[in-house]
Amino acid sequence: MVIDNIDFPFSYNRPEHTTDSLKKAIVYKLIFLIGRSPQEASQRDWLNATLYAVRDLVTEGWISTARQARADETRRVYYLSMEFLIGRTLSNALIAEGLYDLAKDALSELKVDLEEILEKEVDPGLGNGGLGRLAACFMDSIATLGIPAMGYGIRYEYGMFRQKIEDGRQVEKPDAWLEKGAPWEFMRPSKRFHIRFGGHIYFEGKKCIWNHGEEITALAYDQMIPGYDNDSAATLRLWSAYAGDVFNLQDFNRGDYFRAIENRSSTENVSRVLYPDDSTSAGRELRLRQEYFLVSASLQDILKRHKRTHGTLENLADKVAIHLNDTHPALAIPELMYILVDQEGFSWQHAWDMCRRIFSYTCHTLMSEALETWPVEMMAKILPRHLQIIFEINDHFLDYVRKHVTDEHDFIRRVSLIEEGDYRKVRMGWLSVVGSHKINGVAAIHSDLMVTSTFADFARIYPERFTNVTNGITPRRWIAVANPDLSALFDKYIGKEWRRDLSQLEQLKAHIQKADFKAAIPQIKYANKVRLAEYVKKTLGIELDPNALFDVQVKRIHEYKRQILNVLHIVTRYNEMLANPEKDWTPRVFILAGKAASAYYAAKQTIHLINDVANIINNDERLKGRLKVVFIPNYSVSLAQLIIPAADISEQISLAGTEASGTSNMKFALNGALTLGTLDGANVEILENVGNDHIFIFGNTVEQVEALRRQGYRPFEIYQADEQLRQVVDQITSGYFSPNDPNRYQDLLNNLCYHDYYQAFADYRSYVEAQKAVDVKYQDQAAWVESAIQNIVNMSFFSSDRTIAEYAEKIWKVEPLKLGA
Ligand code: 26V
Repeated sequence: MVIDNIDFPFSYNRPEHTTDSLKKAIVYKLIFLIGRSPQEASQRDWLNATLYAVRDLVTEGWISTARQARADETRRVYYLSMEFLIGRTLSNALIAEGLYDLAKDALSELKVDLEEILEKEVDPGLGNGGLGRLAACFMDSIATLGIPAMGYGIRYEYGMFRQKIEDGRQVEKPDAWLEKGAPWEFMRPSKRFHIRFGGHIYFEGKKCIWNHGEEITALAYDQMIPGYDNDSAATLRLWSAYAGDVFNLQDFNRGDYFRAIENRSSTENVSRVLYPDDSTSAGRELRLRQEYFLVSASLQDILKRHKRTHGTLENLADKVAIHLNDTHPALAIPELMYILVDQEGFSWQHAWDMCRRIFSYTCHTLMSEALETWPVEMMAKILPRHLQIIFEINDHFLDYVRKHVTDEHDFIRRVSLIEEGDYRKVRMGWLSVVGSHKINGVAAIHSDLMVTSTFADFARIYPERFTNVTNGITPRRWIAVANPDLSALFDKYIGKEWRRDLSQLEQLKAHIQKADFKAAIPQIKYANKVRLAEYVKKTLGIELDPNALFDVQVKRIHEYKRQILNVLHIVTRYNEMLANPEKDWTPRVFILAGKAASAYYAAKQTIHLINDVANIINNDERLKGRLKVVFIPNYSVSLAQLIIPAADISEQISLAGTEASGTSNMKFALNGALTLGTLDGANVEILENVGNDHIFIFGNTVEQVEALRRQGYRPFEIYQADEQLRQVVDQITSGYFSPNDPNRYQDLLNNLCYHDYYQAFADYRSYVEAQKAVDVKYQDQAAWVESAIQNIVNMSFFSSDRTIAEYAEKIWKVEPLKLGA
């Protein structure tokens, strides 16, 4: 192996492992890296030893990928994201390296069960939900396609809280994921950058000087993201705040050494904990510091690398593309201006032209509450120079608009980067649009709505900047790792290449009418349901019948996602079953999971209600076990891998126009669940791909939702007119499911009756009817299996490999590396 220009004095070839050699490698790690003998090793020790052994194998490809990128002097992409929800690494790495079976055999000879130790691995929760998981799927595709790209994020010491359910209520517990060690990461003691905050600015002539008040250090930790079977790996670099070589300068200068050290822990707060609320932009100072911390460390690193390779910043915009995953890293725009203008002496115009060629931005939401803004006062305190730069960007931008678009006062007020009023705010979405050459939404309908609602004014100014790139998911984790039986079935008919190229699922179409293929699909689903039922039995003590239809809604708890609509239907069904106990009811299991932001009252109430309803229904003998409701605590990537392959119905029931894309909808369909959904987000494209007969669509369209809002929506009238709905609402309000606290849900339900912002009542009837159609279809097992198959074989569009190829071509303008060249 050759590293850079230095020929190693010996040649190192990646071992082609046999069971025996892998066994030795694992035992070697156990003894010499972990310091345990096989006799006294715990399950975790074995897990870590195996992780280290596999890590060695990935490392070589990783180093050579980096070398290739340097040698090619190619244009590179940097994906900036406050969240990466990567999930467990070992099983994914074993599959990428083609070592899963070998590792299983090797460990079994050591009397260790691979599946058991896999379950011991921590699942780092460094993200809230969809946005963070998408970033992880993207890293997987970047590695597999060999795109010259790297991810930058924060190494939070505490990830998303662990959710416990106590007396039906969500309780948050800290997630100290690093406590058990993080064998997959490489600490990079030499990769450290100073991050500055506070202080004040002054001008010397035209030159602005920022005298910062505080300084902390960002320290890099690298994770390898193995590509699938390509001897290559991408890098995810996570920054950790470190106070080791930085003191509070004032204390130190005053000679107060002890105070200076004492303050270290507050300095390190910056990377202490993931902000666990993805529903509102609360404008918290620590969050602003986190965002700047990510941006400043990453940009310093990017520019240092660029200078080392190219010796100049002149060609920066040719060689660097920086992608903003939502507005969270949008400070990268003023930060790059700060570096280029203040530090490197570029003219404003030159620097700004470079910025716009470098940045691109993905918008992930239409919810106005989640659009980030920062109070001008807060930014002035923490980042005075950046605020000043933003003002200047705004001046130039508004000049342009006045000259070339319109000088209409209201338009200027609307598009200004600064929201005026008693509390002036910086609008990060506007800043991201103005500073980027491309802005994309994450599903066709979302991208369309983006340019007619949130960014309508900007679409008028810069129509050519807006585009769509529909989200995708990695087939490695979501089929190969999560559903090994389905993977084996694919392998049997079309070989193994689908893992790299999901369009090969098309080839399955030649086989789907074969009796053994048709028979295998429900068998695999059944086995996955058994697996999930065992987990539920073990952890919650609830018995589930794997023959029942598993109806699943797993995602963050949010009013717009309408878990409440699901509950309304569950209670409706309960009432109908009690009214007609002898009818031939299709047995159903409703499975829900998801976390509520800790300050989000309505979401927490919803969790409580689900558990209260579950408690009454699961204990009602009259139902004879034909109806069950389970709330599975602590939804996470690893739980998703267990739950999704076991689903028959995928609930995607957000109000049309609110869910930007959704990505679990794709995972479910690819695993053979039928979608029950509204015409929202990527559901629309799933419908286009699977066809009307294989999906259950209900509810109002975006246009109907808007019309209803315009007319004045009156949910109370719907309540009055619909007898079943009335019964359900009255039951919940009167405490049927909360006899010890009968008023518990009055607020929640009153809100629905009189406001119902997300129009659950409006879609209730159509949802209940769609649920009946689900029952009817499930009775016809042959038809159901046919639909499940049509879902599976028509999902190739939703591979994140396709998504990343689109970004590379349309937005980043990069080509894959010539791996192995
Ligand atoms: C928003 C905020 C707002 C303020 C501070 C903290 C914070 C953290 C995360 C977020 C993210 C909200 C946006 C989001 O997760 N969007 C989801 O993105 C998915 C991937 O594109 C998409 O499938 C979902 O439909 C969309 O809700």
